[in-house]
Amino acid sequence: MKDIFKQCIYQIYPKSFYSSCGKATGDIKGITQKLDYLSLLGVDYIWITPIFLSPQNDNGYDVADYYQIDPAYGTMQDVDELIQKAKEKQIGIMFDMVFNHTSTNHVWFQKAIQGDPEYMDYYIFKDPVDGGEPTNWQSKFGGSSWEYVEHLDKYYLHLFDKTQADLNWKNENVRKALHAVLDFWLEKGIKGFRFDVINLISKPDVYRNDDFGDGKSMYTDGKRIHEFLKEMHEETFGKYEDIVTVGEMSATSIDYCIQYTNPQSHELDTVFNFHHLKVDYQDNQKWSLKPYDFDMIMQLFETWQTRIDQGGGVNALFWCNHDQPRVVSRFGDDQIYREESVKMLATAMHFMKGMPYIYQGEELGMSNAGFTTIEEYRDVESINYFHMHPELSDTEKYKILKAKSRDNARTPMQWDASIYGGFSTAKPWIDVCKNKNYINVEKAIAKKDSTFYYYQKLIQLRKEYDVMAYGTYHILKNQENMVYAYERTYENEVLYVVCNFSAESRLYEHREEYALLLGNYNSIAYKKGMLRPYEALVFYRKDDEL
Ligand code: TEU
Repeated sequence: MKDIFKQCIYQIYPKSFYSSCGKATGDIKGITQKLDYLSLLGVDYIWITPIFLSPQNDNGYDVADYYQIDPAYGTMQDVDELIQKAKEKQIGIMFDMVFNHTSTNHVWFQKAIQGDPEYMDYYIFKDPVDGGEPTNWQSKFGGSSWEYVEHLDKYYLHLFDKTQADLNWKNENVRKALHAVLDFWLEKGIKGFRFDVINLISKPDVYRNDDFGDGKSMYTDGKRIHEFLKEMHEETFGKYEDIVTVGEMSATSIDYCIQYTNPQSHELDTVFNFHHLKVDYQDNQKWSLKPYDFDMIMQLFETWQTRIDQGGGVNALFWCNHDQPRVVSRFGDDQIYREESVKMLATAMHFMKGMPYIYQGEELGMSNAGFTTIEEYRDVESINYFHMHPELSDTEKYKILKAKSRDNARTPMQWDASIYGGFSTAKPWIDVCKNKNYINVEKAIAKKDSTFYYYQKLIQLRKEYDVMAYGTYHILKNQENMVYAYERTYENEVLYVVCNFSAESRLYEHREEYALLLGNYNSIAYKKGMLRPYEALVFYRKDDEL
């Protein structure tokens, strides 16, 4: 049964998780074989990024058939087995539904491009304007968002790669077809869905140039978005009680997220927003280098924690996913204080209110990839960036890619110290990170105080302590710089969390009447009133008078 605030989701990027049969890419059987590991960690759901039939231009986010499993990942039988075996371990499988667009290989698009008017209306085809593109909108992967089809003398819209054509959600047949896809997987026993860029599905009535030059304001959280989500809820997963949903929301706002996730709205359970992961963007641009803004991230945590809760919505709690650099390299220290900072960052995130997500390898403290040449990169967005900016030197671009590329999260899961990190017996599709010799599952399981067991503890505490799950969040300001402190209160319980985001000692206000619940410096006693580098302390109090 779902209990949003008490449960934890683990994200798997199957291509990089585990190959059961000695191939370059991971597979479904590989996930099934590692269920014991996930069960030991204690997660309740596994979200698997898309494994449907796909040309893999965007690693599966370009779906060619929602009813077929890509042979690179295995078969339908493998999926059935995974669902069954996971269920035996009380783990639900969540699928990743890419409904904003399909691959241009999808049969709908293939019919559309042949000029079949019925299927052209599944997508967004527009006439040229003044002999050129219909609007000035930019693709999120660089360049124009319009692709010209000569024999039709029309353009089609693609907010992502040109092989990812945007669907026309105004067409009722499109919506019905997508609902049928969900029904199919629900009947198979899928227990949840992650909806890819779902707040981009409601496009405007009139297509015109956008003043900001990228088009985002024209389709983000569009006018019929709530209607479409409610309809999908009512027609499909809303008929079940135990399905967990999360919507990936691009550049959204708090007010929208409250409505998306308030149970009364009957839309989604949780949403990913990315504001806290843009605090190291210069002028809102991903491809830039800037030390992260600590005050800004604290401010964002405070605002989202408080307002979403007041509005009856639910936050998704996450630092990492397959599109983001590794958190330890980004906000922690992947060298000297690696273990301390991994645990501190996990503490700061998991004690907040919402539903936590762990991305594969995060529990080991896996770091950024450390690639130095373009040949090592695989991601379409990174490769486009490299080639589309001749004005920058290669050295500059390499520095930026090293910090920002999505491939930082996509290196193979590090299972042991063997040549390919235990991911496969064959050379993986993307290189294994060089630190696999000391950062790997085998080592983490063998070490009593590893980051793995720390994450395990966080998952358990959430189940044990109602205050960690349901408590009201309250930030404690006026701390020393780089100290994040907050309280959670629920009935007669209080949690007091202090986290040092810096590599130097910092003061915090010690509270005598509280007991220490958790600390990241393991057995070494903490100093009252003083936090060591990247130290995190969680204190607890239960009081009849509270
Ligand atoms: O990502 C949505 C998205 O907006 C991304 O462009 C994200 O902001 C970007 O990767 C940051 O650099 C989703 C998926 O998570 C991503 O993997 C897909 O490529 C994308 O949708 C298209 O389906």
